[in-house]
Amino acid sequence: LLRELRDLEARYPDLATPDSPTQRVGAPPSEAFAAVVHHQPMLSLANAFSEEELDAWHRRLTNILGEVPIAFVCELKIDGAAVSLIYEGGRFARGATRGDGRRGEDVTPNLRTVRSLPLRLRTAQPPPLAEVRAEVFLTRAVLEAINRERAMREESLFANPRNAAAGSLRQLDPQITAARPLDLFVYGVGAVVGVELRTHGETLAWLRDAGLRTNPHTVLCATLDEVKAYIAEWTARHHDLPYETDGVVIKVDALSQQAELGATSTAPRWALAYKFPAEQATTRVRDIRVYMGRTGALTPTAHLEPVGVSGVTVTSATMHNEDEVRRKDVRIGDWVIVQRAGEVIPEVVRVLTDRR
Ligand code: 0OX
Repeated sequence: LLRELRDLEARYPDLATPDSPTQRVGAPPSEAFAAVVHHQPMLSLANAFSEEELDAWHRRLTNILGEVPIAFVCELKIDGAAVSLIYEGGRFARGATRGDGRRGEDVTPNLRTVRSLPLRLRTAQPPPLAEVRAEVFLTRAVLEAINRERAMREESLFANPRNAAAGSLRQLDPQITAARPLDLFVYGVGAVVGVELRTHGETLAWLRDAGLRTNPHTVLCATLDEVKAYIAEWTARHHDLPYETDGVVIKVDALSQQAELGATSTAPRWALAYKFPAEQATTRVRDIRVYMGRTGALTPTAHLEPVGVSGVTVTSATMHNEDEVRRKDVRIGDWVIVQRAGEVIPEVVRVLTDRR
């Protein structure tokens, strides 16, 4: 629906209002944390869900850049929370959540608990300023352990890795964050002073040499066909990774071409997130229980006969709210189709009423 709205507003700009959901990049910073103004805004990513959309993106690039060779860097899209890490003179000075893209929340004490985050860069000549962009995440095993514990205490479960990572980062008590072994991969930079970089590949190599953790599955692709082969490979393989990924991020490699392409108000034109398709499975509802979250929200949850969906054994699925249960008419004993689209807790898509 958001994509449809964005298309409509592009065609009829008069209809776009300042309070349109398309104008929102993320959540505004909370008052519990000090605000950090990002040196360079943290933009979001345009999505593609099919090869046609990938081809259309490539045509737009060629339209702007002309018939020149375009090399790409393909990365896995880690499903976590985006952060900005500020290094001043090579020392970790501050770290912030993305917030609304312009201003984030200062979560420095919580980020210091991330063991793979170097507090000093390993460079002979540390730059005066380096704004490093990273994705903070929890491994599948840690996430499952946290959710098992929360279920035991009858607390609401983290529905997806992003909520779990963001929730852990925004803890007011860093002790709680420290008990959740967060990890991170760096994937880019914002403002950097005193380093000469010409390509995204060089940027990643510089970050890696400085001691920051980059993802080992990143590759340079000389053509769009190589990009498609990478997508095909990881669509099949991503379930075997110890952490959740929800797609592939494709980036134009040359920084000069990135500059020429520029950005829309929300996302750079030189990057695209190709989303992995949601996976479905059929199983049976053993029970329906209602869980209460911290805010009092009630979530009806179907307890299922265990079934494998995209690399995890699923034993429960959310039905979001009471209206959804009524609309889908889910009953104990029903055969249902469940779907995972990057979430830990899948959702009930529909009931196979003819098997009732
Ligand atoms: C990720 C990820 C996210 C950010 C804005 C322009 C490029 N979740 O793994 N974002 C980006 O880069 C975007 N890269 C990634 N690998």
